[in-house]
Amino acid sequence: RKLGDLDTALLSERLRGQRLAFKEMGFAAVGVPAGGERRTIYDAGHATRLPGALVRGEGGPRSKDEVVNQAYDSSGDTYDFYWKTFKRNSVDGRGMRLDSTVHYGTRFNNAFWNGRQMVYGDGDGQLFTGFASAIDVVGHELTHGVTQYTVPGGLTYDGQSGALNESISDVFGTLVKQWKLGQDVNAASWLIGEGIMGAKYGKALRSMKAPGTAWTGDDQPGDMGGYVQDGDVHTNSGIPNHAFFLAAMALGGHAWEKAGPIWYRTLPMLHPDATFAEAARATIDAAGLLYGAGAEQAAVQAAWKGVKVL
Ligand code: ASN
Ligand code: ZN
Repeated sequence: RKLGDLDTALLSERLRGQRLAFKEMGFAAVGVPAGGERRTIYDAGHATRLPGALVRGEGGPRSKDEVVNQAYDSSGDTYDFYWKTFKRNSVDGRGMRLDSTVHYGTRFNNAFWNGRQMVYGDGDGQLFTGFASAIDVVGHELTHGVTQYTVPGGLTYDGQSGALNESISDVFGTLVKQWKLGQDVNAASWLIGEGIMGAKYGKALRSMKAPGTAWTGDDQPGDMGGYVQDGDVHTNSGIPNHAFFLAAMALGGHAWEKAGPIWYRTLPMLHPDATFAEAARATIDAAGLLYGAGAEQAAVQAAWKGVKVL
């Protein structure tokens, strides 16, 4: 179907039974929704069977294991961010329980969303020193769930749609962090995963400000001139990541207050095989819906031109 078709997007939201109050977006939420967040943390004990042993439930006492507390605290911050910024009640918009498993596998160098829950490895101590300690990584993984429930049909994890899927997780992952730290666009580092890499490899996993410069193996392009044909979804995501960075810098202030809502409003307008150019046009449409045909929309268009998608 044609992208940017508001009626179709709203219809598909309704068909999905979601009660996301998009009209209310941009207004701060008052209070906490009935039920609120419901977190459960499991310990895989270095095995790979999920979810593992329950080690902390919602409201339960802190664990002696700091990794358990990190997963608990940062998934709570991510819940709060989505609720207070977008009035979104959890990953599915309907109060879904947030399950996390820590100590997954042995020296496992990754974290992931498996379609139902978050999973965190401890890293091998060389390349990575853990994943749950980085709030933007936690926000990234949970946002894969948000994308799954908000883009009609999801975003296929391959090619440009896959790179968009990755970028959306980085966008809202860094917004969770910037929101938690109260940083404006100039104070933010725009790095993803600061502090989880072994120092000799670099400072972070990815840079939205300067894609390709975060660590020794960083192969991200920052514009279409560097697009990697058949590249990994985590490689070409540098392009839409940098577009968001450029839009946020142009809009200024807190990135979650203007640039964030535009990108969030775009999600229900995408489709499983969305291309970069389609996503660009959808963000421009979303900016128009939220702010009219003005400086915001022009800034979003300029950002995509800046990365040579338009
Ligand atoms: N940490 C990675 C991610 O969330 C795992 C993966 O490759 N899907 O993108
Ligand atoms: Zn991801």
